[in-house]
Amino acid sequence: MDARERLDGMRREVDAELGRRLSGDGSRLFEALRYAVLGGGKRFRPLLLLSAGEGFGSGRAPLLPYACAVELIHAFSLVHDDLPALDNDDTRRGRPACHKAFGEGQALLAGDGLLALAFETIAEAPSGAGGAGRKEAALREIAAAAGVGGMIRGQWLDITLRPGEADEAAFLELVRLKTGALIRASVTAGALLAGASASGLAAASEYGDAIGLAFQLRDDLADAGRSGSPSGLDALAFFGPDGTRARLEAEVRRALSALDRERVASAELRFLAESLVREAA
Ligand code: GRG
Repeated sequence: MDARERLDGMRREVDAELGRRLSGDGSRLFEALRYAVLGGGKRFRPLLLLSAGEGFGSGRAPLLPYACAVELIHAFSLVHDDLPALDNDDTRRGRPACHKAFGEGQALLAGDGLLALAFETIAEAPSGAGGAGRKEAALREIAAAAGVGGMIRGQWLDITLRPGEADEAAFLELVRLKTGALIRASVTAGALLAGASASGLAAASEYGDAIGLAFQLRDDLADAGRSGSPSGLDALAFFGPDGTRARLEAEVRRALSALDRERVASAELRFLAESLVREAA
């Protein structure tokens, strides 16, 4: 089996576990939660968490609740981001956005519910190998990335900064927070749960940081001409199309050399990083 097939298998396991978590009580509320989470999506963050955890020696089962949690947090951010008060998008994943299908108030609450459910899912996860210390470290990593020092802060910057106010450094900081923080934390949480060494964790963090940035650069290239950001700030405005592509390739090289430095033999982590360049081609 090659990396792509193993990743497909992981995706199926994540989807099955998310489906179980969201099977609910037949209410309209759970219908909205399922709509937001299960209707499409690449599962990039859960795949990173599982690949990093396995790459650092963990089995899959103990990682699955955390993989679901990062996807639930991601789904929350998409539901809220699509609301008229933020990015005001009518469609998501090729279908009406959650607020278009269920109403604005309902989508607001569905997003809140997904965020809380993510942390409930982690709270209910068994401590597993390495005891409560690893669980606590992974929880701290994910909470920090989702919260006021991570994604929320990034989104705050995105709706408050005006294009003329941000230089390249401010733009990169925004991306690191808004998009990068949860991606990086997905990698480091997997490594922490597997009991990676300090140097392993540093390599995981550098890999995660680099692909977090690369992910947004690829997204900006794909969206060229129509800003997906409330501030109107995007990579093309700073680097141009060729410069954005060159920076994307450099970040993917940085991610791969972090793995090589630490001899992390994960074909899946390599494949996920390289896919960002392939998809931008
Ligand atoms: C906390 C409201 C709130 C927002 C946080 C993540 C985010 C900021 C906003 C979502 C909108 C957006 C365009 C963010 C940039 C990151 C990005 C490209 C998200 C889309 O992620 P994919 O491509 O989506 O992984 P799928 O559908 O594959 O899960």
